[in-house]
Amino acid sequence: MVSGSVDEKLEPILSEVLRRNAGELEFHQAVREVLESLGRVVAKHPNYADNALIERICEPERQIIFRIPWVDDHGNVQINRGFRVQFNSALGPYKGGLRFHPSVNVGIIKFLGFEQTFKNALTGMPIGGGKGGSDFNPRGRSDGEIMRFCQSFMTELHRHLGEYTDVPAGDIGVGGREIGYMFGQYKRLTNRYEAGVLTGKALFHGGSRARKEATGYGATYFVERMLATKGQAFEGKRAVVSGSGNVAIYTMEKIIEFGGKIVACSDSNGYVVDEGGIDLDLVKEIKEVRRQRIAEYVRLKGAGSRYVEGGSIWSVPCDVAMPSATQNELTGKDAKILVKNGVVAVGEGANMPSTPDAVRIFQDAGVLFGPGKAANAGGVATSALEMQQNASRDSWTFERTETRLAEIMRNIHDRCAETAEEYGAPGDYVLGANIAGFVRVAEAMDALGVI
Ligand code: NDP
Ligand code: 2IT
Repeated sequence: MVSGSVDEKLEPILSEVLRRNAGELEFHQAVREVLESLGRVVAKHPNYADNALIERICEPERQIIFRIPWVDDHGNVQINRGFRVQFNSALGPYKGGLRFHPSVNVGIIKFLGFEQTFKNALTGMPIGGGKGGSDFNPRGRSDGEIMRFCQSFMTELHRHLGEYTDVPAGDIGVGGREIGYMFGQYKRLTNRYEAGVLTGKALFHGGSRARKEATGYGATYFVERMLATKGQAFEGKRAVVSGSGNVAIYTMEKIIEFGGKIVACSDSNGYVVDEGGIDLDLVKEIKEVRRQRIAEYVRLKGAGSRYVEGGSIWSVPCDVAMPSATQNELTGKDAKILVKNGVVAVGEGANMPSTPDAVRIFQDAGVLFGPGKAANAGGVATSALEMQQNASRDSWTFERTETRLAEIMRNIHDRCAETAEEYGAPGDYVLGANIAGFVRVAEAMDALGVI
């Protein structure tokens, strides 16, 4: 079997996924990557291919698509499309974020739900996999429009949710404000203060301390652990983090705490470079408070920083790269430049941000590569800690929650590393994550019978 290809026993499964889900390119990409890793599993344990187990894992348990009508500030009726893909509930209630972005379609949500299933399994917590969202574009919308949209979205979605059924959270375009509006509508429609139905809530609604920080902090802990396997650390390293949203901001915060220097970050319009080290308070002010474009950074900071419209942030030389914006944002061409510039480690804060050829280039060059489903699992793991606090009507300190998060990330790292080693590919975190995640889901499914 050649690395980077699907074993001939699994090829018919991939062909069927491509046929059944025509045109859903991101979903094809995510399934292909996992199936590439599974050849080694079925070679060693053929029973995992029994009872169409792998075919069942590739087919979502349920897919919901619905209309979201709402009224904008000018009195016009707008229509968006809503999605929830309830992918796999073998390990617990469906769990995964909601994405509001104009690029959202069923294929994107399906790829995210598929990835989420393995990611959630890797956390070791009792959560299944799901994902949802809408093609709604929040950019430039007033607070009132966001609220009315969230209420209309939840008016349909609420009947499919529940703390034992399906528990959404945030993703691109969905943060604390949106979760608050959705929780308010859920509570009103059901007449239940069911805190465990959504995570990423405000503290006073039963939210968890450190949830906002968790994905970025967790990804940084993961990379710290990868670096340690080579006797290295963040101290004194140059890092580039793409995006400037929730994941990017708290990745930058932890890297700075670990003694690294952030030299560039971005949004979908362009990137900023600040050789003196990105001023994170300023990024937070621009993005979290003012909700403006990252170009504002240079206007407010002035001397020493520069803004590049368009272009690729990956042309900025760095030791550590943390793609934290969106899928397929780091291409083979970008990977070659990063390798040429001496990158040591790449940790995916976003879901599937590196294209398959980029991943291959990093791995062939011996760059430490942490795939999203392992490296960014700290967010959903802390969501599971939020569910745990809600179930026990408790509220933990920041320190206790972060200590748990760090421990979970260490375990995920070590599990991926050990699994890669066990299957004859030491240092291959992609293979390790796919196999370790798959085995946990497969065993849980198998024990439930054919469902
Ligand atoms: P946010 O909405 O907070 O931030 C997203 C950032 O990425 C923004 O800077 C945005 O720029 C940029 N971005 C989004 N879409 C594109 C695009 N098509 N092209 C270029 N840039 C883009 O989202 P999050 O930080 O929550 O999510 C970022 C990534 O992390 C996603 O892949 C998400 O799935 C993943 N993730 C999130 C978790 C969480 O807990 N929130 C957990 C695990 C993974 P702009 O403002 O210009 O659109
Ligand atoms: O991709 C992800 O893991 C998330 N958006 C977080 C999901 C969650 O339920 O916290």
